[in-house]
Amino acid sequence: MMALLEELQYRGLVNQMTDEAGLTELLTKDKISLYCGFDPTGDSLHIGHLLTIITLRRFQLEGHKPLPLVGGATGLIGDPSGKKAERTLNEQHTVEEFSDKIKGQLSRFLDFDGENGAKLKNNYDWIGSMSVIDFLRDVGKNFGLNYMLAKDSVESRIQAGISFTEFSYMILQSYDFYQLYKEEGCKLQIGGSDQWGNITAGLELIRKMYGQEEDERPKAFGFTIPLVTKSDGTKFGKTEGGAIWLDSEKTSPYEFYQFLLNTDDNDVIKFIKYFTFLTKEEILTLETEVEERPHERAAQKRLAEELTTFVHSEEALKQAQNISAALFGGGNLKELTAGEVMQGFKDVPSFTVEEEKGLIDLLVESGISSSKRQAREDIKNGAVYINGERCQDMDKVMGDVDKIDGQFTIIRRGKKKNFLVHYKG
Ligand code: 383
Repeated sequence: MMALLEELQYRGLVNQMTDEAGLTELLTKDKISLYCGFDPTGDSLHIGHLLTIITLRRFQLEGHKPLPLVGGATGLIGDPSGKKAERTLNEQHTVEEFSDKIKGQLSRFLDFDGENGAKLKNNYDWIGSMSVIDFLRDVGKNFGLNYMLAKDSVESRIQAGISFTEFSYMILQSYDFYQLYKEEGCKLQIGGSDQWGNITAGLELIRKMYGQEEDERPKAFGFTIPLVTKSDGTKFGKTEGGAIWLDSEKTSPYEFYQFLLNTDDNDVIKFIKYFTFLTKEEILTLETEVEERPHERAAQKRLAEELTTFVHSEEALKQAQNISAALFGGGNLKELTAGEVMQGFKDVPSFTVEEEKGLIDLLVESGISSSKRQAREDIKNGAVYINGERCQDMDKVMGDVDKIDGQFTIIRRGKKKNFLVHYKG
């Protein structure tokens, strides 16, 4: 079996680390605790957070103990790393709400039982009650102004402006690393490449708090993974509809599945290595598939399957596949469940009607056709589809046979315009 760092290297997941030889030795000799922080800046994590979560999981599968940390305190301050402008502060109660949601999400992706069960941390527990005197005397004293100014996160903002609040952020994150090192024996912090400055600042703080001697105490390390980039230069994880969230209420499993299914051939193997737990052999096979039979999109399908299952569930994957088949794969819309219809047609105009309505009235009242005359025209021209089947019957009255799962009818006009009819009661 491949050693963990070798495996991460193979997957392209190594951006930078402090002391590669030392970390390699530590990881082969010992099972360690490692941490990664997530600031509650929104009510859900998004796909941009997923790679660090999956990396934590890879460490866990090798017997190491992940300490996912929610930044209940740092979320009140705002990390300037990778940000071009100052953030607006969220209210404390909002940050608390976000913290709870993010905690709930993190707990779905890691194993919390057993010897190396994950342990959730919240830095509000040690920063929230710290006095300003303690902060400045005990922690701040260890940070030289030149050192702080030279950090990318600060340096890049001197021109555009940066508040003392965001400037101080690195001290808080550093203090977390020190705290977890002291209390949990945590020897490694991981993060995206944007976190390198904050992670190394933490190592610096640990060194200063404990004095210079490194062989007297266990050594700590930092490790970053790359930013996910796409070959076409556009930003990963963004669509016209916005970010790809991990919350199924914000991005349905179907949308999540479709997003991954649409991965470019030039990116798909890279993403499979990053995001899935497939073996080297399986990945090689998929690589051949992409080269020889790109139109079959075997790699995209596998990526979408693996990740939809990891983030949502097998059940959610099945639904996403049913919806996709009904919409694009020549499948039958009438076999969908009401839940699947709601997911698949989430962004389609919908309206509620009484039962037994005539098709022409329905088309007019819902605004699908602009007038009764237009409605008749549309039907005659064969432009009207009920649940995917063309309907040219002028006297058509909607009935039970037209209801999907007893609740919905999907009406299409022309090639693309879908409408969702929902029946009252
Ligand atoms: C807070 C306190 C710590 C350690 C880390 C933090 C959070 C960190 C941060 N991270 C990003 C975030 O929260 O801002 N200062 O949105 C993102 N991470 C991870 C990864 C990433 C980073 O949560 O690169 C993408 O997901 O590190 O941007 O003691």
